[in-house]
Formats: sequence, structure tokens, C-alpha cells
Amino acid sequence: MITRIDLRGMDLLGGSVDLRTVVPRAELDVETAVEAVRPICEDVRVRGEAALIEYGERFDGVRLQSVRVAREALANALAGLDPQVRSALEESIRRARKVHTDQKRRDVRTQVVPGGAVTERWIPMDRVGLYVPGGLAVYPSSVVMNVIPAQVAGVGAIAVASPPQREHGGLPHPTILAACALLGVDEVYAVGGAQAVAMFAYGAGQGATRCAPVDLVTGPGNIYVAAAKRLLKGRIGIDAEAGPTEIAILADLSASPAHVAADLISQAEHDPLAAAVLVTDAAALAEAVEVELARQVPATKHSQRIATALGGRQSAIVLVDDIEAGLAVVNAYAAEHLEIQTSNARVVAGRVRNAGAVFVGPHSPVSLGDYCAGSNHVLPTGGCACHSSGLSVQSFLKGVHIVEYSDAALAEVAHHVVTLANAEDLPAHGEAVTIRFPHEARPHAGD
Ligand code: HSO
Ligand code: ZN
Repeated sequence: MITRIDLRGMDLLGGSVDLRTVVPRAELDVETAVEAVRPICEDVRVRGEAALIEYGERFDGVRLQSVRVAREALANALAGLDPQVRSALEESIRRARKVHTDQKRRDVRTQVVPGGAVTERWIPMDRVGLYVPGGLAVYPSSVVMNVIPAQVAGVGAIAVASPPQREHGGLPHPTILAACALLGVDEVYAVGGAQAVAMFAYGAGQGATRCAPVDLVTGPGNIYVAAAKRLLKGRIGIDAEAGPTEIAILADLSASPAHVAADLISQAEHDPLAAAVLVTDAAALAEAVEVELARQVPATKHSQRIATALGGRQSAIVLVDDIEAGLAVVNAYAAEHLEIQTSNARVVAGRVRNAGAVFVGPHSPVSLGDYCAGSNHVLPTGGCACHSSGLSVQSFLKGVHIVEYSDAALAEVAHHVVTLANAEDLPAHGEAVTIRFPHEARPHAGD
């Protein structure tokens, strides 16, 4: 069911093996999808809401009067929300808010010289668009993970888009609407796919139900959402182009095979293209996990999807000589989620350099992080964890340097500015400084 890759006896730490290619990733041809979504985005730019309504009819099988969800529909969804789901969402919100509140940055003022200071000011974005996918599953938890950091950052206006559902009268899924209502978000659009990203980028509609253009679009989505983000990046900011979910587990003989298997299965449940990777130095664990997978997969609801994900080229059990070599593999792989189920898990976790989020020890499964750890679950996939972070308060802030120098502080450094300006053959740059000191000898290059 799951491929084995045996790296034992290989010199993994010596640099002769390209570890990034040990576990192949699901191939996503975003470039081809960009060409597919280009006319859709252009159509939304030109025709606005009329185009959105037509695409809703074509892709979601729903013809809407207006894509804006009425406040009443949000209130109804909240009123109809199962009380247990409500209380779980409230707990998820509480914990996420706690963690994200601690992420808030303070402005930092640096007194560079007497009379010369630079302050780094963190300014929230004015308006953001958050995308919540429909598709194989319903993700009210993703509403929480997108909205909370934006709210904590102090973003002025938050709009949410999610695909219309035929079986729910053309509204996004009621649990998604209820999550929006719980969070106090009342600007919601029944728009999915690339056209939702285009709506956020260009704006659409008229009057009171108009969606104004946003500064940033965040949130996961299918390949067409990723393609639209790539196409419109620049006009709007984006978080990451989220690809299929990934879980990697670094485990030794101390790990429970049943728990390891359950965790691999949990993320494979998202998507036939999801990746589940176990890296271990214990052949006995590998065997026991295989037995557990064979036992657990058929018993779970989405067994077909899970079996496809586990059997795909993107999933594997990787055998290594020791945890040291295992660390090299998981650091090279840079998983969206990485569990450390080894003895001394905290120490091993401290040596992880690349992962979207790290789950430490036997009691921190990824699905805890998906819902209720307080951490964010919108994380970099596809190896992007080596350069990018998950969604956070920081994602919704801009750092602006505020520069303020006095006459004396400028005079003191003027000759260096002139020197560097001349070295770059940009003398007018230097003159913009010396013009302020007409009665002083003009500093020049070489001073
Ligand atoms: N594991 C997904 C998030 C999620 N799981 C939502 C369940 N619901 C990507 O981090
Ligand atoms: Zn998940």
C-alpha cells in the first residue's frame, strides 16, 4: 500500500545524495492552470458580478441573484449550528486568539545617533480577502485560522469567499457561515475558485453589496485558486500557493505504530494527492506501521481517498540508519507538518530547520493542530517551508521604517551620503542633502 525507500547504509550526511528528491512530491502543474484561469480573471475584471454569477452557474451549478451573502443568512446559520460544534469552534477560536495575540509586534524605535532615529512601525492592512475552500471537505476551521490572525493584526475590513453549494440553496456551507458569524465577520461572498481571487483583486458588484478590492488574499484552495493567486500576485499580496496537505513523521522504536498510522491516515484523508511520509531508523516500526495501515485504512470513512494518497508516489516509509540521518531527510523534505515521535523528542525537534509546523512527542498529533492547539493550520506546502512561514499576525502587517533626522544629525553624515551617491554616479542624490547646507563647504567624494 505504501512505498518503502531504503536509505540505510547511504552517506546521507555527506552531501552526495540529493535529499530533496528522496520523496517525490505530487506534481501540480500550476502554470497550465494559470492559462486556464486567465480568461476567467479577465472576465471578472471587465464584467464584475455578472461574470461571477455566470461562473457560479457553470462551476457550482447555482444561479445566484447576488453573490453577497445576506446578514440574515449568517444569523440563521449560527442559530442552526449544532451546539457541540459551536462549543468546539469557540474553544478553537479562544486558543488561536491566545497564541496569535502573543504574536503582535511592538513598534521599535532605534536611536541611530543623537538626533537621528528610525522607527519600524507595524501597520495592519486596510482590507483583506480570505478564501475558504469547498470541495472534498468543509473547512470552518480554516475560517478560524484565516480570520483570527487578521483580526488580531487589526485589519480594518475582512471579507470571506467560499463556493456556493447547490444543496444549501446557493449559499456557502452553513458551518462556514456560522463560523464567520461567530467571529463577527459579516462580509461573505458565495464565490469559489479562481473567480473568487479575481473578485478580491479587482472588486465587483455595485452599491451596498459591492465587494471592494482587497490588499491581500489568503487561504488554501484547489489548483485553480493557486493559479489565480499566482496570476494576480503583485496587484494583490498573497500568502502561499497552498498545495496538497503533507505530513512527515520522524519516529524511532519508542513510537506507537497505531498512533503513527492514524496520524498518517489523518492527513491522507484530505486529498488523493496528500502526502504521508514516515522516516524511521527502526525497521520493526516500519513493519508494524504497515500492518496498522492495512488494519486502519479500510475501517475509516474515506478509505478510497486515503488508500490513493498513501499508495501515491508522494507517500513513503523511508528507512534510515539513525535519527541523525532522519533529521537530514525531514529537513530536506521541509514538510507542511512534521511530527517528532522519538525519545528525547523535544531535543530532536529543536534541531528541525524546515517545517511548516512541528508537533512534538506522543501527545501532539497534527489533527490537534488542525483544530485546537492554538497554532495556525494554514502552512507552507511543497517544500516552501524552507523559506516561508505559516499564516500569522505578521502576514497581515506591513513594517514601515519611519526616518527622522535633525539638522545636526543630517549634517554629520552628509559627506558619506555624497560619497556613496557619487560612487553610484547618482550625484543628484548627494545634492538633495548638500542643498540643505548652503553656507557650509560642500562635502564631496573622497571626504
Ligand atoms: N490539515 C489541513 C488543515 C485542516 N485539517 C482543516 C482539517 N481541517 C492543512 O493544514
Ligand atoms: Zn488536516
